[in-house]
Amino acid sequence: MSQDQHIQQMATRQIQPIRSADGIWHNARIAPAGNPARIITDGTIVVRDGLIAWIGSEADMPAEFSHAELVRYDVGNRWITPGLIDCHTHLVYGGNRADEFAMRLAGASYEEIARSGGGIVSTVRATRLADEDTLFQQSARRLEALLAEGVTTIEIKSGYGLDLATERKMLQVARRLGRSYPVTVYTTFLGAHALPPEYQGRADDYIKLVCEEMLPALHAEGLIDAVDVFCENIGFSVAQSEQVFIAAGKLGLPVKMHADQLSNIGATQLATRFKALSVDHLEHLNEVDVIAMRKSGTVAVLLPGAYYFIRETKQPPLELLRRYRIPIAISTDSNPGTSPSTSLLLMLNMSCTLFRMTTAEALMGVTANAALALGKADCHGLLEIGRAADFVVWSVESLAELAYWSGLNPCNAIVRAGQFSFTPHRERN
Ligand code: DI6
Ligand code: FE
Repeated sequence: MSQDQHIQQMATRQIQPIRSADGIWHNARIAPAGNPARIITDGTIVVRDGLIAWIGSEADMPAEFSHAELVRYDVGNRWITPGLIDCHTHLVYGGNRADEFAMRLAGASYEEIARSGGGIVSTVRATRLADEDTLFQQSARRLEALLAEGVTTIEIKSGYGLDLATERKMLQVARRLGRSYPVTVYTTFLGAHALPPEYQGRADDYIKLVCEEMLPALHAEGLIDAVDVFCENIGFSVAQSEQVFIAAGKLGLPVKMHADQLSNIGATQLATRFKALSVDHLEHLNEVDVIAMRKSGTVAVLLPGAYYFIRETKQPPLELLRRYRIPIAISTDSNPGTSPSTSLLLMLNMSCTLFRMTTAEALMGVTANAALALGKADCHGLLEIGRAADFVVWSVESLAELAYWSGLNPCNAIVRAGQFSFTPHRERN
């Protein structure tokens, strides 16, 4: 059996036993930075001890590798990109909100449902009730769907607990997912996501709890990589959000923000003053905001799944983002209320069809720019010598196909940290 057949045989939708992908991956077309304008034809990646030992055109490969006793994987002229990065998710939560979807289809708006005690708070109830194992199982099947499409790095937010114990439970489940699956998980504390029912009418008191108790405690337990706030009419004010960012700053944690999704109350202005890694959603972003983003080096994260699912009509200002050369990332926003989606490839498609991004911009949005949005461009989103071998082999003729199909998964093989990863059924493509 040739090695090529071997790759294709990595069949079943289940976790593969850990198996090293060390060897020479040759006969590939490679987009090392996820940028279709910078490609390597006749490409070769040498994986050794889990790292990229060499990458380039086969003809240039140093003799030490060609003479070495290394397994050879013939990629069959398929495309290789960096492992995909889903940089904004609320993957861990209890229950679902299909009932609310039906209400919205009958005419209720997302804001009306939220104001009448549904929305985020109904997921908070379900998440508080779920024990850790249940939460893990419910979240794991969503993670599996993402991984099967080539995701090797994911951000997961808390924010459906809104009390110390449940926020802790969510973040612990997120960390456990990272230990149980071939994926790098970065956690974000989103304690300021919504006002819990027991704090009704006392938002400032809740923010004090977030800043003085929840954040320091969960940080001390090593559960937080970054801090996010839902700064919005139906979320927290600019002044309250600022308190959270100050508290994060004291602990040395980077910040990001749910900004300008339903209205513009100055969220991006605040976020850029704190040098936020990213501002996310941005349908109501304006030019002054974009100029501030340029100065602070803040990434724009667009979430077409939420735009689509709540049937938003106001588009994020793509032309402004391009004009000021703001890096644009794309993500699923996977959550039960506004984006119950577990397909990052579908988000590539939607960012093109709904936002008019180019297919090249879309691919950058889930590789290099998504790594920037996480503040992790030094370890993800780029294939280069010395980095962990996180890459995906795609059975496509052109990279544009990654944004073109919806429903077809052209993923042929996934290597994460130099190991064969969760790979979908693959007999034919
Ligand atoms: N914006 C979103 O899109 C999600 N959270 C947020 O702040 C929605 C969360 C939900 O409805 O459950
Ligand atoms: Fe979100």
